[in-house]
Amino acid sequence: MREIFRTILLNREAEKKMLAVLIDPEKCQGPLLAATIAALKVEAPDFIFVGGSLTSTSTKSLIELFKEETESKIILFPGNASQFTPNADALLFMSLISGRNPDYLIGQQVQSAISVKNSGMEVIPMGYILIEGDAKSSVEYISNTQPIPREKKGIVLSTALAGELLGMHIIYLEAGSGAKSPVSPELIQYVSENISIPLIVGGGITTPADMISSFEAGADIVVIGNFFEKYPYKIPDFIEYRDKYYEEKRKKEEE
Ligand code: 1GP
Repeated sequence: MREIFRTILLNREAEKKMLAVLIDPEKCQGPLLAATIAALKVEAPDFIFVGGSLTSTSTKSLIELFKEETESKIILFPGNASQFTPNADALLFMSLISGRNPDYLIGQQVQSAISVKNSGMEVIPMGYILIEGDAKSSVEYISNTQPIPREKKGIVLSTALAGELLGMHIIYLEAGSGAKSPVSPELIQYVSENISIPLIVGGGITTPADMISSFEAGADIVVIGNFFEKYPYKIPDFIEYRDKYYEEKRKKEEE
């Protein structure tokens, strides 16, 4: 029942960092879908997150396809209650805790709770924290919430801790899809050192160096969406960088 969250905890304990490729069903169609599947077959990331701010098409058949074609675990990362479909491996049941819009704090969750429960799917309660970027993000606009200014480290940490104390199992620091600059390593470090649950970081990560510095700062899972929509064939490269990072770290520790 809790297979995915258990894997996350075991990897975290072993300091095995994880990569999630974010698939936006509105965009991942036709040639992009074919190229993405081809890349995922070369090297499978730990997770495929499926979701988007504006997704209106059913994700059911897309999830089926990824399940057939890849080794990765498929996790729903829904923008709202209507995106729930029962065939993924797990659901990030999230609350936008950086915002003060009751609909995204609890309303969407109430709308989907009975279907989620009846599906028997693994549910991972998650505190979702939007950090201010250089431009207004889709999440900010659609959710009608204010992100936390990036220099307000105390507010970010306090929000993450509130999530943990409320029983959430994971915290997600989100710079917004397509952000010009990702969440800073300083902020990641500050939060990761002071919470005791796994940390996901995403938004604006476009290079292996960004990914590695997020890992180094304490992110357990890095999520990349936009960049792989442009360059799906780069997915295996990033996985290799992640593996190399782990191997080098392990060797250093053995020395
Ligand atoms: C968005 O954090 C994810 O929710 C990924 O962001 O699309 O910028 O990689 P990008």
